[in-house]
Order: sequence, then C-alpha cells, then structure tokens
Amino acid sequence: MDKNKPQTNNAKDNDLAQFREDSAGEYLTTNQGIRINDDQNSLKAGARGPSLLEDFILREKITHFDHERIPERVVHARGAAAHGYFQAYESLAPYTKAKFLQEPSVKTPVFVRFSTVVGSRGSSDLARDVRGFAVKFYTEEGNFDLVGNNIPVFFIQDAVKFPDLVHAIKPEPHNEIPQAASAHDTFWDFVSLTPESMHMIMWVMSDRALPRSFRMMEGFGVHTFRFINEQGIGRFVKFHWKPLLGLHSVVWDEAQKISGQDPDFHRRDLWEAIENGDYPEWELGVQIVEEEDEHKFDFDLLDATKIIPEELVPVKRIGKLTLDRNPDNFFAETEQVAFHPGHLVPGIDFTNDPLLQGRLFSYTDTQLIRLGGPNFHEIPINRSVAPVHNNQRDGHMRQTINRGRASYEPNSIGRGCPMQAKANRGGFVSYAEKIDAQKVRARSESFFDHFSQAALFWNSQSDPEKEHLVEALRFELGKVEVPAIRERMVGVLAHVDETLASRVAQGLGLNVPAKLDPPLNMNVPADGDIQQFQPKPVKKSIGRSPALSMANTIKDTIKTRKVAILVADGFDDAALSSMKQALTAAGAQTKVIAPRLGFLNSAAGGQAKIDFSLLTVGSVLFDAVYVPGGEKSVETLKGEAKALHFIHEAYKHCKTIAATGAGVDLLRTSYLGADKLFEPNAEGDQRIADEGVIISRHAQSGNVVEAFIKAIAQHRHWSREMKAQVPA
Ligand code: HDE
Repeated sequence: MDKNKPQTNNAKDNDLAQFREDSAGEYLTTNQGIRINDDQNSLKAGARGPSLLEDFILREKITHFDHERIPERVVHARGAAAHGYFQAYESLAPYTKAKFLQEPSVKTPVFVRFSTVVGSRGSSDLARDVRGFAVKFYTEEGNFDLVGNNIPVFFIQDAVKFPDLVHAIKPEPHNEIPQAASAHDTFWDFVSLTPESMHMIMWVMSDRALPRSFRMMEGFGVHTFRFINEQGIGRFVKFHWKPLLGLHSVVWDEAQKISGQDPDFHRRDLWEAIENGDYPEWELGVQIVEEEDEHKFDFDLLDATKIIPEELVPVKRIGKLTLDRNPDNFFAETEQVAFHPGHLVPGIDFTNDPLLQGRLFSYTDTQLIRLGGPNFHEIPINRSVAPVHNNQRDGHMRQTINRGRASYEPNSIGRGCPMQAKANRGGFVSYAEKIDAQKVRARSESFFDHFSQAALFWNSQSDPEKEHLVEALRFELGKVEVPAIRERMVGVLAHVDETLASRVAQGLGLNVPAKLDPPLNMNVPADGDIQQFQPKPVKKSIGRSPALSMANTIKDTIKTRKVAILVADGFDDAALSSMKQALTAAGAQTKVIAPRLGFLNSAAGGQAKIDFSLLTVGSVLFDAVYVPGGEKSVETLKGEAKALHFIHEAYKHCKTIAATGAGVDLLRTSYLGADKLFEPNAEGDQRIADEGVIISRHAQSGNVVEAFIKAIAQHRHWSREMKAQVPA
C-alpha cells in the first residue's frame, strides 16, 4: 500500500497524503537528504579515540532526539484518536445554515480524540475520571470543533475557577501524588467548599467515569450553543453523542485491575476495533430550544452545571459519526491535534455561558506553548480542507509561502485580496444578540440552585448504580487524610440526599451532622461588595429522568464483545467450535485461553491455537467466559489456581459465564460450588443457574448458546452483586 496516495475519498485523507513518509526501499539519509553509509559508529580520532565535533551526522541525530518531546496537555494529556466521517440524516436547514448539516449525501471528514482529564500522558486509561470527546469536523466551510466530554455537566460555572479546580484535582504539588486520581485531600477540599460542583460529582462518582470502551460512552457538548438558520433566526442547542453499541461501564475493582494488566485498555480497544473493521459509531443528537423559551426552565441554560432533562426537551438524532481509520502516527496526529471550542462555522454560535466564554480564550493560548508558536494551524492534522487566505504572516516554523506584496487590508496593490466575504458568500457573521447590561463581576442568581439536579441524578439511578456511587464516594473520601474534609463532604452530600449522605457516612464511620451547616459560596452582587450566599435548597418534587440511568441503555447486541474460552489439552473440540462459530456470527470475538501458549490437542485429536496463556490475561480483560467440556481439559483446569480465579473474578464482576459438559465441574470446583448452580433438569438440559450463569450437562446445546448470547448482551448481571460476595 502506498501511504503517499490517498487511502479513501475522504478530503482530509487526501490532504494528509502529501505529508506522509514511507521508508520502504529507501536509503537512510540526514535531514538534508545526504545518504548515510554507517549508522552504527560515530566519527572518532582512531577506533578507540574521542568523538569528533565535526560528526554532523551524530550531532544532527542526537540534537533532534533531544528535542522530541513537547509539553503534554495541561489537562486531557492522555488520549487516543481516530479518523472517520460524519453524515447528516436529513437537512437541518430549518435550524442551521451550517453546510455540513444540509445534505445527507455529504460525508464530512472528522478526527476524534478521546481522553482522560487528570492523568499524565503515560497514565492508565481506567482512571476514575471524566473522558474528553473532542471532534474536529473538516467541513467545506472550515473546521468546526465540538470539544466535549462524556458527562453533560461540569464542576464549575465560571472559567475563573478552572485553574483552581485543576490544581486541586491534579497530583498534590509537594510530592506529585496521586497520579490520575481524584481520591486525595486537595480535590475533596475544593469540592466540599464548592457546592456548585455537586451535580458533576454525582456523574463522576457514577459508573460513567469507568467506561467499558470509548466506543460505549456518550458524548456531550456540555454548554448551550446556538444554531442560526439562513433567515438569521437563532435557537439554543445542546449537542449529544449516542453510541450505537449502548452505554456500558466496568466496575471499580475491575478498573483497578485493568490498570495493572493493560493500562492501554481503551486505547487498544479503539485501535483493534477499527483494525477489525468494527467501526465505532455514534449518532449526533440535538436538543433545540426556541429563543422565547429561554427562561421557561427552572435552571439557567447558560449554567454548565445543568442539563436539560431529555424528558423536557427530547434529543433529536440528526446524523451519524463513524470512525474507520487509525492514525498513521500518534505524535503527528493524536498529540499535535489542536481543538478549540471557538472553531465555528456559519450557522453555529456561542452563548454567554461564562465557562464557555473562558474556554474561548484558553484553547489558542495553550497551543501557543504546547505546539510552540502561532502557526499550529499549519500542522497537517490541524489544517482545514477549506482554503486559507489571510494577511497573517511569519512566526515560528511558518510553512506557507505567501506570495505577493500586499499583506494588509485594505490594499490596492493586491487588488483588495483576500476579500471579505458577506454572509451570502459564506462569511461568518456573529449572532446579533441584544445585550443591555452593566459591567459587573458577578454570578447570576439563576445559577444558585446547586442541588436539585444532583438529586435528580441520584434519584434516577437503579439500585446497583446507587450502590456503585456510594462505594465510589466511600473509596474517594476514604483516601482523604484530613477528617474535617470528609465530614464537610458528608454534610454537603446531605443537601443532595440524606440517604446518600448517611450511606456514605456509614462507610466512613461518621454521622451525618444533625444540624446541617449551609454550604458556603461567594457571590459578588451588583454593588460590588463581596458577600457570601447560600445555594438555593433542593426543590421538593424533582422526579426522575430515565435517560440518566445506564440501566436503560441498549442491550440487544454482543457486537465486539470479548469472550474468553478456558481450555486445556483434551478439550471438547465440537463444543468449542460450535460456540466459537455462534459467537463470531453474532459479532463477538472469542479468545482461547489455556495454561500455556502454543497449540492444544482436543479429545478427538484435533488442534486449537491458543490466543493467550493464563499468565498474560485476566478475566477483567473480557466480557464473558465459556468453559467447554472434555474431561481431561477440565481436570487440568481444576488444578490451575489462575483458571479458578478467572471464574471467581468474572462472577464477582457480574459477567456472563457458561459451561457445558464436564465444564460444569470446573464451576462446581470453583467458589460458585453447588449452591449457586442448580442441578440441570432430568433431560440434562440447560438451566440458568444464577442470573448470567448458564450450564448444561449436554456437551453441546443450542439452548446454551442462545441463552449465553442473550445474557452477554445484558452486559452485566448486577443483581448478583447485591447477593453474593466473591473472594477474588
Ligand atoms: Fe477543556 N481544555 N477547558 N474543557 N478540554 C483543554 O486545551 C479549559 C472544559 C476539553 O483532545 C486544553 O488543547 C478551560 C469543558 C477536552 O486535545 C485547555 C475550561 C469541557 C479537551 C482547556 C475547560 C472541556 C480539553 C488543554 C473551563 C467539556 C481535550 C489542552 C473554562 C465541554 C482536547 C488543550 C483534546 C482540553 C481549557 C473546561 C473539554 C487548557 C479553561 C467544560 C475534550 O485549553
């Protein structure tokens, strides 16, 4: 494959093609193009003598190496990205004039980067954290960046608090501990004094912060933006990404173990899915609010700590994002890509959300230091596919060779070019919002209700989700060393929900304070006097929003799920291959795991290739487990502590487990024993022994296969978690 040639008919791919380098069949050269005849030895005065300064080849190579690193992102340093395209389902002309949303036949190239927020570049993918979901659309009208997260709200309401938040959550300044974790004093100190963060805290302590895959998480633009149509009519809009594989998470115990076994779990998952042709897909959704309805909600649309519940304004699905190509080079593309919420196209505009307004400054500023100067838009991954013409000139590492004498406007020497474009020629015209205001350093009172939506989130969770949230808070606050911070947090949680607070308090050995101190926050009223204000109390009837619970997600597919098959020599060939076939046909991936690597001999004399030895993988890297029969195979596995641990752990994490024939005996030998496994009925047919545990004495059973597939699609069987504690 010639990488210098465009790989697809994707306009951005064509653009990138001119920058690709491929060394196949080429000579080694210096950066000046001189061929190198010895890359093993430096130039010396005698074979044992000192190296010579004149060795320009050595100096060039080492100098370049010395400068290979650039500063990592101050937040969202750890990430993975992919190329793809976006296609609208229908014309959105009634709402926006953005060209890429007019024509369903148009495929707009995109580059999408997912990230964690807190950890450094080399940290684990499985940190309990928000995930970034940043999409660069290379539209015909220029780049549009939707720089969102997998959580629809944020910790703070005003950009001025962002450096404080980030300083508090990053590793502590004296010893740089802990890495990629919010479970430490400075974060909870800040949060316990910042009640506006409480809605976000509910989301970050929920399973949303532990995605099973980037491909199985939602995305949100977070802020309220504006759509503007050809007639100049503006409407408020919130952006959503809905994953077609559903919304799924791992559990905390699993996350911690994955961090050890495969800290690249999410990065690898995205890469492999694309290499396998299982292209990740999301639908873009919008919630649209008419301008005259701006004040009809009991929260402020400009407040980034609030959602618009889907039950109030439904999410309209307007198109699909598909990721179909991995980057060629991590540094050139994933590391150097520069997103900016201020990269807009005509038809989309900002609102006065004070968090968004601050971001508009920050993103260019950060690229200046990270990418080293004002020409970062010329780096291949950042270049727009729409032509760029302006009078900006020069600067560090300028690539463009601007021709002509005129680099100013107005000019006559250049015949007035480049020309300004009126709106009817595609020129961007800012939305003419009417503003009649005094200049004040203040926060709107409509931002003061910090607890109602936090309570809405809590109330909308299923019982297992609530349990996970409580456990997460117990874990995080359990790592806090200063008792006063723990106590203050319990007090703030009681403003959200007293049951939540008392469950957390119980795990911390605390009592919920009988008299709740109102949490403090600062406000600056119009007269300029700083005063303290109390957040508004929780509204009485807040109800529930089913859309907030992951329990209500899609559960009808096992596509791309990873199923471990535990076997040893003497396994039942027919059972293994029929199960493999059925799972593969349903879109899942099967991996044969055995006590060693190489090939296994089946009971019938056949062979199977082993994908992994028990030494290199654990159950946490899989979605489900199958144990086929074969007396000898099962006898061997019974003696393998790692095989038994595999079953225990999969059970503990509520994963689907199936066993057929003698395979059932491995389950019986395990901690599951007989009491969690009913005897198969008289016909020896499959029985669902425990939720998500499927067994049959028959060597092969169509019913088992069917039940197994159905159960894997459920993702997890959380009811088990409430019943049984498993030592694993
Ligand atoms: Fe960011 N954020 N952010 N942020 N953000 C950055 O830009 C910032 C916020 C988000 O994959 C930085 O290029 C401020 C909300 C993503 O490259 C920086 C504030 C949301 C990414 C920055 C916020 C985000 C960033 C660091 C509060 C969800 C990664 C490196 C006013 C809507 C993009 C960089 C990528 C990255 C500033 C809050 C999403 C420093 C000042 C809210 C997905 O500019």
